[in-house]
Amino acid sequence: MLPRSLVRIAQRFLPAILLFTLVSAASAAERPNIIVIMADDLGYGDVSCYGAAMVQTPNIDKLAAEGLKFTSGYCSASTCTPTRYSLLTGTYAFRRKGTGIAPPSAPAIIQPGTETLPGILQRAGYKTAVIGKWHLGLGGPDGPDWNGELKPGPLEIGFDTCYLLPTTNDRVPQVYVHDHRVPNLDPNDPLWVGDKKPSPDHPTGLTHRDSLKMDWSHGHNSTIHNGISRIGFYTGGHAARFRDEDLGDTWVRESRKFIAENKEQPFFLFFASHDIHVPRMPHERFQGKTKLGFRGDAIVELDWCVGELMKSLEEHGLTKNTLVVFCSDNGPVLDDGYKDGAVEKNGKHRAAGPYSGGKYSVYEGGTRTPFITRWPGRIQPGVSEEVVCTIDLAASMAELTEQTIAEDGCLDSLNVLSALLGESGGKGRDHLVLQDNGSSGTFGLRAGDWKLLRHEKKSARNVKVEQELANTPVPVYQLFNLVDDPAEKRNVIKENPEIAKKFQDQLQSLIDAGRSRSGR
Ligand code: NG6
Ligand code: CA
Repeated sequence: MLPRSLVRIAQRFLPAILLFTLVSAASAAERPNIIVIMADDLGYGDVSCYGAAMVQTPNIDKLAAEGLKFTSGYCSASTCTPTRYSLLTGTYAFRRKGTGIAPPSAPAIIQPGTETLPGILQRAGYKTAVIGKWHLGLGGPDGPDWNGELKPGPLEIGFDTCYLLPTTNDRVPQVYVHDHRVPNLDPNDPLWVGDKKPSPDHPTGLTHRDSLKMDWSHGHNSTIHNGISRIGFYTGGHAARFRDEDLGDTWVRESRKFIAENKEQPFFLFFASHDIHVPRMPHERFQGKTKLGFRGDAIVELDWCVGELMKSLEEHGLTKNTLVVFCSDNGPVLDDGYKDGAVEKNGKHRAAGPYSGGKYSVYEGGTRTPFITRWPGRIQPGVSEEVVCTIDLAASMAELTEQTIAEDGCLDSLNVLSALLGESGGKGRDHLVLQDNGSSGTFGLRAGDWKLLRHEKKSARNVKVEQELANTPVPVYQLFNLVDDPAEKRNVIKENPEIAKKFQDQLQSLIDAGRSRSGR
């Protein structure tokens, strides 16, 4: 691979034919920059290019207009930690215990030595960064040493640098993690994080509810910071604490810096936005921009972040040489624990688009989300119905950069590069297992037009988006034809016993086999 500055000099001074030879010899493996933008809790219907009318997302829409908009793009789970685990490791999270929603002081969930998406790209010569929400644990078996070295973490599994929100912002503590440390931490005011109230007079969302700037609706009633009570307790670290309103600006600032510093070589940026997760507290300049309340305003902030990243690519002349993937970590939820008006102001907005369920659910709304790829000059603009999933980025980016994946790594990541690039005849997956937060029993299996659901519990545990589903008893198995019935309302298992049996067996054998990727 030639440094880009050399290519530019060559373009000016060398005869065309020589240049052609040089460049083609140098780029047998393609090495565009890669930016994966993962939104948090963003539903299929939450952006205007996927049908939202009550909120406008011009920057995301521009990505879709200039790239490929997938109508069957999925994340692998309907909560955050398992989807992120699968994105980075290329392995279904249900195969590993301890991959459910991580608590504030969770130890590192991905162990050093694991084959990962950033590790693969590092081998291919990329500079790699994760900026934004992590939620995959930090530190050894005892959890994070908040005042010391936060290790292992992203830097031990393939990232060269990180600038993180450690978990989710409704969990303590509200501090950043830069590489191995909490920046701006004053040693005289150490940070303590725990799950028990540290002293009887410690103010919480229960004892000081009247003082809150955003009230909680369930959970989220422990330590108060910035007028918002959270999950878990913490004290100290005051100089290091951030304001919720500034998260989006911080991610953009750090990303711009990373892009500028690495413009001369291939880079991989995992931009892990916290928008539109709770507590939804977008910057003041976005507050009130939509009629949907802070949930809609957070979507506008997310869209602004996307626009800023694209501007940064433009400024450095990198647009044509960058593959951008836009996706979400799980489907939508309205009330996820704070009274931010999302339910009351929702009106006719359909956060999951035409699909049922949302976050926490294996109905389509839980995992079928906006999914866009853009690479000007390489990806022809259009719409793709191919099935692709965030878990496939590891194998697909390995293919793009001509890297071999360790035999015992990325066990479920399939090479769908040709579909991601919209090549003619490019095929996505012929099957995909979907899961909720757990690892023991609730699954969806999508294959072609059909979808089998297997429920571990007697109710579908679909929270808040369609409340009635949460309380409706479900049989162990349901079968839907997604073409006739995208909303998964008519269980046709009795009418299709052979298909049902085939799907039940296929699901069980995919689970039992321990892997679904064969070879490279
Ligand atoms: C749940 C939280 C929810 C959210 C979720 C994780 C309660 C009652 N609910 O336990 O608010 O934080 O975990 O979301 O505390 S995720 O997108 O990171 O998976
Ligand atoms: Ca999420």
